[in-house]
Amino acid sequence: MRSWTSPTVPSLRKFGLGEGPAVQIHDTASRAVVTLAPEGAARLYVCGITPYDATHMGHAATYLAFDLLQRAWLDAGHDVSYTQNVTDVDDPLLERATATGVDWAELAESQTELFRSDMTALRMIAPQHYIGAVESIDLVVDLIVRLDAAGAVYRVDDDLYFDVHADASFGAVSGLDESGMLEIFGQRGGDPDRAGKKHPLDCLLWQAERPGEPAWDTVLGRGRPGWHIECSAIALEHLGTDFDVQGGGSDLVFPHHEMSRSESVVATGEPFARAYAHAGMVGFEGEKMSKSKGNLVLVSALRESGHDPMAVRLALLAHHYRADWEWFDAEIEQATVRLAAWRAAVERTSGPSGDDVVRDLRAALAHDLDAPAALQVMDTWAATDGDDRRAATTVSEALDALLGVAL
Ligand code: 5CA
Ligand code: ZN
Repeated sequence: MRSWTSPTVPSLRKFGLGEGPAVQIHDTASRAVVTLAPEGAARLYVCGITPYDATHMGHAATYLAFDLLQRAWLDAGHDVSYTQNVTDVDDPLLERATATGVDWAELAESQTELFRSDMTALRMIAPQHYIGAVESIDLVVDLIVRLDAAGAVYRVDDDLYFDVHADASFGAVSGLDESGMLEIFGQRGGDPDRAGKKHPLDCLLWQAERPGEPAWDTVLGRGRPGWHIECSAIALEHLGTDFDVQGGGSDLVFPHHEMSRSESVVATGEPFARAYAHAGMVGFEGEKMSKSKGNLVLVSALRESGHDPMAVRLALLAHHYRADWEWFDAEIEQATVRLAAWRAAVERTSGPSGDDVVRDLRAALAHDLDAPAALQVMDTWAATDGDDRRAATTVSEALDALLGVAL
């Protein structure tokens, strides 16, 4: 499907400022901060929205984390190949469409369009491949056929299931034991209690047509894809095996990223992602942000009430991407004050060394995307006097290139 328009990312190297250091990120699978070593273009897959309640600040925080990763890679001299999906057919979307009396495809299209406009306003680098589940049904079917050939598929009624024990390394992403997995599988879209399954953790690959639900005619019968196989299929098609990073929010560690990985590994015999990176969960004043609780803080609502998108971006940057945090209305006020202070600071005829700011911003970003440390660097620069007459220009370029904030 159509992506959105990427912001221009300035090249600090062309600006005579050299390149940033190798990028390090926390890998959930190895439970450690690892140094990424992309060969050729760095390949990134980030799990996209299910388009029915876009774009809340939790979504935005997750996509910002992977926007920073790309900026760090670009600054370190890598090209980036970025794929993001849209889960434009799945249970929660269909349930919302039914509950509100809206056609599911129209709901998906309108929410995806809102997401595109929010991502553009927040200056998020656009994926080269922005891919919907519906347009990928052939890819999904092909992958299920490969899994079947590997002996990892079985039927329950007319639905198809993945036998998780076909993957000897099942559990590699989450590190959870079976009881830990069982505890959350049912809460996150799984069906541990379905009769006829070989194992409670086996996950749905293909769901036969249900009355009143959309379905497609395929060699697997009439139906629609399960969730996890969608991301396996889209990632393999657009990035290949053994790509650099799969990302998403920490709610996706299990079962989603675990299952996507296992399905891919069993079908291809090759590694899936080299690292699995996860952003923390954003809540609202003590609760999980969700439409059913009526406590969604939407990027579009903040924009409509007149907040500068760069202040919204700064509010997100104030939290480390791995932290769980709560949104309070004061966040946007603080970010607005900070943005104004930085804008005033680049109007000065001189300031402290711009090259030092570039060095320190790079170090903060390359070390597990430490945006709060980067904001501290900027705050100190803005609040201190100095005699570097080129500092304002250097700092503005670096801020734009590395943190995506245009002053
Ligand atoms: N379509 C699937 C992924 S294939 C999905 O999880 N969609 S979503 O709309 O629910 O979430 C989109 C992205 O935002 C995912 O990466 C998810 O992990 C992340 N996300 C969802 N809620 C939050 C939250 N409250 N805080 C931080 N990130 C969140
Ligand atoms: Zn996904």
